[in-house]
Amino acid sequence: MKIGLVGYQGSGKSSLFHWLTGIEPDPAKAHEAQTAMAPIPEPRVAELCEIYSPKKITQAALEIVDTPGLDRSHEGSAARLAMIREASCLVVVVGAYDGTDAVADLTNFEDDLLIADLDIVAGRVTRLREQVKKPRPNRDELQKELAALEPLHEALEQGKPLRDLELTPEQLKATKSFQLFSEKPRLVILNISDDQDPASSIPAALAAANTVAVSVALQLELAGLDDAERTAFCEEMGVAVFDRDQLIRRIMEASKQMLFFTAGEKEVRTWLIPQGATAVDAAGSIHTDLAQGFIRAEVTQCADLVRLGSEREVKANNLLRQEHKDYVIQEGDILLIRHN
Ligand SMILES: Nc1nc2c(ncn2[C@@H]2O[C@H](COP(=O)(O)OP(=O)(O)OP(=O)(O)O)[C@@H](O)[C@H]2O)c(=O)[nH]1
Ligand SMILES: [Mg+2]
Repeated sequence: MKIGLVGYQGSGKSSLFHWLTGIEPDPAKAHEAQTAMAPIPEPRVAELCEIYSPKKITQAALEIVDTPGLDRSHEGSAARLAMIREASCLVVVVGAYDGTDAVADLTNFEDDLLIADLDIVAGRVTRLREQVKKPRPNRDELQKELAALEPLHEALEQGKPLRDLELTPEQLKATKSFQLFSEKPRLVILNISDDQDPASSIPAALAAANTVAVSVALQLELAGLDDAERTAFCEEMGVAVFDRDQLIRRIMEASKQMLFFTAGEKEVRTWLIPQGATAVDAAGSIHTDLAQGFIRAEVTQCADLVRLGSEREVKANNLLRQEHKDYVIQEGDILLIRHN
C-alpha cells in the first residue's frame, strides 16, 4: 500500500521522505514520484528475539512515495494529481515554518483535491443520467450505479470529503476505479519552524483532524548527527528530538494497516496487513500457498508469550488458540499457519 507524501510546492515533502526513509530523493527526478521503504519499528521484536534467538529478523516496512508539490496556481496539476491518485493513504504536508496560515493552506489544498474528485464524479453522473434514459440491456445496473453516486456527488458539491461519510458497499464499488482523493485516509503534518513548540503548534481548527506538528528540517538535521553531537546540539539550541518511530507507527495507523508477528528459531518477523484482515488474508500475505492450503491458524498473544517465556508454557496455560479462516487478526497476535 502506497503512502503518498502530498502538498503544495516547498511544503517539506522531500525533507520528510528523507527523514522517514533515510534516503534522499534524487533532485533530478523532482517531477516524478519517488519511492522508498520506511521500516516499522516494533519494540516487541526484541522481546521475541530473546525467546527464540532467531537466525534472521525481518521488519515490515511502509512504502513511502514522495510526490511533486502542487502549484498554487494549478499549473501542471493534472499530471501531479495523477501521481497522488496512486497512493492509498495521503500524508498531507503543510509548510507552516514560514508563517503561512496553516489552516487556510490545508483548506485550499484539500479543496483542490475535492474539486478534482467532483470533476470525476460529476462526469460519471452526467453520463449515467444520459444512459439510463434509453432502453439497454444493462440499464438496471447503470441505474444502481447512478443511485449510489448521486449522494456522493451532492456531498462533494457541498465540499464534504467522502472519508467523512459511511459509504455503502454499492458506493464503494461505484467509486473504486476512480481512486478518489477525498475517500483516502489521511494524516496532516504541519511542518513548523525550529523554534516553534510541537506541543502547542496545532491550531484549534485542526485539532479534530488527524494532525502532527513537527519541524522536519530540524529533525532531518538531528538524525544526521551522532549521539554526542545531537545531545550537545539539542541543549545548545533548546530543541528536542521528535520520535520518528512513533510518527511511522502513526502513519501506519492512519493508513488503516496493522502488524502481526511470526516467530520461531529461524526467523522473527513482522507483517503488514489491513486492519480487519482475517487469518486467511494474513496467510496469503505470507505466501499464496498458505492461503490456498489453509487449515487453521495457531494464535498466541505476544504479551502472553513474553510473560511466560516459552511456547511450552503458553500451551500449558491454554493460551495457544486454534482459529479458522475468518478469524479477525488482533493487535499483538503471533501466527503459525497450518496448511497442506
Ligand atoms: N526553515 C525551514 N525551511 C524548510 C523546512 N522544510 C522545508 N524547508 C524549505 O523548503 C525547501 C523545500 O523543502 P522540500 O522538502 O524540498 O519541499 P518539497 O515539499 O519536497 O517541495 P517540492 O518537491 O518542490 O514540492 C527546503 O529547501 C527548505 O529551504 C523547515 O522545516 N524549516
Ligand atoms: Mg519535493
